[in-house]
Amino acid sequence: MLKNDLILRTIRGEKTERTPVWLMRQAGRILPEYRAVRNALSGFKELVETPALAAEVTIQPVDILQVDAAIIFSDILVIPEAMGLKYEMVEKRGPHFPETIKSKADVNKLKVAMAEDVHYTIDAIKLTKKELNGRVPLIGFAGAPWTIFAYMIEGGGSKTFSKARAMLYTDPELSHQLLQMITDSTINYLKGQIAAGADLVQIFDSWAGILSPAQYEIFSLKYIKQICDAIDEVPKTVFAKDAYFARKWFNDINCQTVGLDWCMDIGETRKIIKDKTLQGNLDPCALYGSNESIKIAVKSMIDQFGPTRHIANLGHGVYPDTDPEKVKYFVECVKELSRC
Ligand code: 1CP
Repeated sequence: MLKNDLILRTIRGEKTERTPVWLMRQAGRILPEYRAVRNALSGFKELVETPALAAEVTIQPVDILQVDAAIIFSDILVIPEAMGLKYEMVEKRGPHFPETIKSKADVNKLKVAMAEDVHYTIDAIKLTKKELNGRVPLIGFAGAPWTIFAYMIEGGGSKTFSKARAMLYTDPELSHQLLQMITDSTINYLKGQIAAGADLVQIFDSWAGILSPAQYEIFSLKYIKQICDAIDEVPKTVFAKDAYFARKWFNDINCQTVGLDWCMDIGETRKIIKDKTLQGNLDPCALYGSNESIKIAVKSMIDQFGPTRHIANLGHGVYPDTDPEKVKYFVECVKELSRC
């Protein structure tokens, strides 16, 4: 039994005593308590692959920031690795894939991953659930197939992901073959997370906004739809960054919540997306401002979303150099200003 189920009630469209709040990328990145755990290890991957420590850093923001949900500490890139494409996490630079996907032969070397291939995150979820003891819901997550595809082709982060986008034109058939394998792997993985105790799941399409609307429909939306249709055990949130053009299509996706980035107008989005809960969408840079300016920004967000069907969050992950005190203040402001 969950002691704080505000998020789940908000997702169902119920009237609640206040707006729930959590932050994308709240586990890791900003807390000195996270750094302390992380610095004692060989690197990011050791933390992801050690369930007791992953559980510890998952719970830190619940204790320290007083957020209304935990998100399991892992990364979207565990899926390519489980399919056979190893990644490295380079300190201060981000992910790097020593091998990338260039041809049909490369795709044929991959397999559809099973949840057991990511046993460390599944075990971390079981441990976290036990240690949370119902305090707040636990969010499971995965990357959207297009975003995962982009890293597998590109080999790491990129401003343009031009190799990944080029593949959609040079070999659409191979692109679909790989996207389908990622989709099947993601369904297996998310079902494993849910069986282990995840109370809701979020799909991160971080690179949604670099596709044209026509290509987004064919190469991303189609696969997100398959994932949402395959999962009916828990509520689903879809966050497609910069994909303002896709909002109308999310009405027809079998998900309960849609995440907004800070460039999406709240009132306009409420008109476009009907009968779903919205999550977001304060500019992460608002947290560099003074407490007064944070309060004004939160009030404006709360007023625009209204008292129901809103999960307060940032419009993207919290930036690594954000002062944890400002994050705490953001959480307090949401709680205070939304109380009915
Ligand atoms: O050593 C470190 O601490 C590395 C920093 C770090 C962390 C803390 C990375 C590298 N990943 C993570 C964890 C992570 N990643 C979580 C765990 C929960 C949390 O932090 O709250 C989650 C949900 C993610 C998701 C993720 N990883 C996304 C989607 C969300 C988003 O921000 O758009 C993406 C795109 C990644 C890839 C990734 N992992 C790490 C980095 C630096 C990146 C981005 C690379 C790029 O610039 O393209």
